[in-house]
Amino acid sequence: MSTIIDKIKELKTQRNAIILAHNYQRGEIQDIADFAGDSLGLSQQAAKTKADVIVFCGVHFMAETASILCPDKLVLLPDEHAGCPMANMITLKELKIKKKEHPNAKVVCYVNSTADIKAESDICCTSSNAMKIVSSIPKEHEILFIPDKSLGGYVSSKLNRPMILWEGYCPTHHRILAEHIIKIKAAHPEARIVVHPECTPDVIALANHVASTTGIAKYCKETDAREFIIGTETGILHRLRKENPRKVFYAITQLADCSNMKLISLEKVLWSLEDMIYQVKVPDDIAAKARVAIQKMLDLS
Ligand code: CIZ
Ligand code: SF4
Repeated sequence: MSTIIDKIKELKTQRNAIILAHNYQRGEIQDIADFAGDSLGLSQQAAKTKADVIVFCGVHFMAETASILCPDKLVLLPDEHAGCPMANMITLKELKIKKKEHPNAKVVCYVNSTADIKAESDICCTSSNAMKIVSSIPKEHEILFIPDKSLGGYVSSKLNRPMILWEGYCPTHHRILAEHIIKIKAAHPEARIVVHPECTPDVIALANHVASTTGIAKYCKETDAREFIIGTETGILHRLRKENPRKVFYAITQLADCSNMKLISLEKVLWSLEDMIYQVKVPDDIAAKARVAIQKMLDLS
């Protein structure tokens, strides 16, 4: 009897598809993926592949980024409701008003944003390269950093560069509290505390290391410590444990679970390949403008 995984593999070959999975996906989804990684790394894989179809296991803005970088491929998101609350905390209308208030400002846009917001921005950044991107903007310009006030605030304080911050945030990362860290650190005093810059400043202040998911994976692999306390979406623990079987990882809190990321299941990946759903296609005019902001980032990083 063939299993659901066999069926997915079979259809993947028939459709000439690849499966990309974000580091925050369920473990079983990461395990069947051709590549697991962060949103930008996955979109770059999408742009490189010879496959005709990309099944993007992540949230909507990530599938959009893949569509922007490879307009000729068919990009599928296995659950059309997998969105990102932070990306939805800014609208085009609001952004245009803010830009009018600050005509000299350059807009730096975190990739966790919709395609039309990227299209209205000067340059994109990810949590891996935000420091470099912000540093590249000449001092005579103000910077409007959207939509994540936590990542923006972190970069601003590290670089000592004032920025106008949008009031957006990731509800998942904001459920990680300093008091959770103090408690878990007391139980595991030797463990390193590693957190994502989408966390609040008081959480970041307690960390030994602050990084993107790619940066967290690299740090945990390369650092001699044996125990790590991880402050980001809990899906990353699957990858960390798989890559470092001799090390021990603790989630700061199980509350850091992104329900949107977890909407994707093996069944939905199968249905996605069976019915070629749900197609994500950014309209050409918006994609062209958004691509400029993404390309500027890629050229710098
Ligand atoms: O850029 C990404 O994929 C996100 C959302 C987080 C990270 O740090 O990788
Ligand atoms: Fe959005 Fe946060 Fe979920 Fe990432 S973890 S998709 S930023 S809500």
